[in-house]
Amino acid sequence: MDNDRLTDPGPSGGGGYDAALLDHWLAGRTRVDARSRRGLPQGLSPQALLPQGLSPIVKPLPAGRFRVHESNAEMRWEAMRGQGYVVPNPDFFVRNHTSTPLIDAGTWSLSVFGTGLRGSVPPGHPARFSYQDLLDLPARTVVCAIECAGNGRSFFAAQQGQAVPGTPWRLGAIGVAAWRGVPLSIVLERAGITREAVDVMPSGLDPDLVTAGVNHGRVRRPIPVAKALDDVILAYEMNGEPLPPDHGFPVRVIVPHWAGIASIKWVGQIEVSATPLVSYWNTQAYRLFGPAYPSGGAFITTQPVRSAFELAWNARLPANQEYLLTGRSWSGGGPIARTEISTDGGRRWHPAIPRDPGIPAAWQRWEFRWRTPGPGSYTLRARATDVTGATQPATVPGNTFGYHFGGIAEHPVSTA
Ligand SMILES: Nc1nc2c(c(=O)[nH]1)N[C@H]1C(S)=C(S)[C@@H](COP(=O)(O)O)O[C@H]1N2
Ligand SMILES: [Mo]
Repeated sequence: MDNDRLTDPGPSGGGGYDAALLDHWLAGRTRVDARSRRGLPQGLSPQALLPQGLSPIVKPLPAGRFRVHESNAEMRWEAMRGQGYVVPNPDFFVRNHTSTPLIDAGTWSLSVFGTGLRGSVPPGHPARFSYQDLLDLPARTVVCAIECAGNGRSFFAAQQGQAVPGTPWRLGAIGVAAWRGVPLSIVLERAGITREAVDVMPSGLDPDLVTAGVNHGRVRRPIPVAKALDDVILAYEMNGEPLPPDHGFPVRVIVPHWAGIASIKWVGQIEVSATPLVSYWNTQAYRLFGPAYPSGGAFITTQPVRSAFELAWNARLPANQEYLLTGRSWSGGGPIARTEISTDGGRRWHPAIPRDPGIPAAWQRWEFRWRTPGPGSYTLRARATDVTGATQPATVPGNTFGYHFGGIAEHPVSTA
């Protein structure tokens, strides 16, 4: 395997991140090390928790790199062409239910409470961890995707004639980063988790979500204890920098393989419960409801297989020339085994050439040399299959809120 390209420096990350990723892949596992960090990262906001007055998103959202949907911003895939493995922090998509809070890490603390802790810790007397406490605990770096369950939602309407409510994402509600933080299992053990614990529910410090006059409270969603103790981390770094405000500063949860809603940003509390927990985000939103699903709906966990071209929507390409199509494929189910490309409406499929090994919980870059036809309009298709055999069908069963569009996206281009 030619790994040279893995060390391409990205514009904001520098070569170090991709070099570290290579290490990580070669080691074939995540490493826990006891390196502790001294002092707070630079650039801390001196403000206490302040809801943003103007934009729900703090960072700049240049029109050439993002499509903004209300409080959310999707990455334009053409921005990833020529980039390294990870998405540079400034280009990472943002999904906010309300708005980005500005939090002072110096006064922030994480409270852990609930009936699943020794002595059944009441909410008023939680186990507390300061930012520095977390920096001093053993750290792990995980390279993984965060992807919204609703990524690709617009294709339900565009390709299947199914109108669904919600943010009309194309495929840009995904990003991959190197997340560094403390394994959640370490924090839960220190807080005194017992064998009786069944659910672990982090909640965010962003404003309460109010929809149609109903206050759903803090953004929060239970994680079953087995997953919480497996590979979840409490991250304080993204691609080697302190988490940017929009991505959860000072600390966010990272739940590899699962829908983005599990990865709670700006975490302030974690409830550990001996009985199952409920919130709007596991009972109403982020469930699959529809004829293909159980009558009570299905709790969304792992993400489907998807693929995207690093190409503008309606890109204009030179006619009758060789053009190197590039893109990425990913799956919550495991590493990608292969990606195929069709440039003729899905009749013939050709293997794309992988540029990375199959990576669990992240994506695989690929390329395909296309001899473009004469002037006209064309539709490109990419179809990936993961190591479990899960693939992308031409159509997928609908669901009420348009989650998990895992079908083949039809990407329009023209040549001139
Ligand atoms: N506190 C909090 N955490 C949150 C959210 C939110 O609105 N508030 N949005 C969730 C959703 S739906 C997604 S897809 C991811 C998006 O992470 P990002 O904005 O860093 O890309 O964050 C999740 N964590
Ligand atoms: Mo999401």
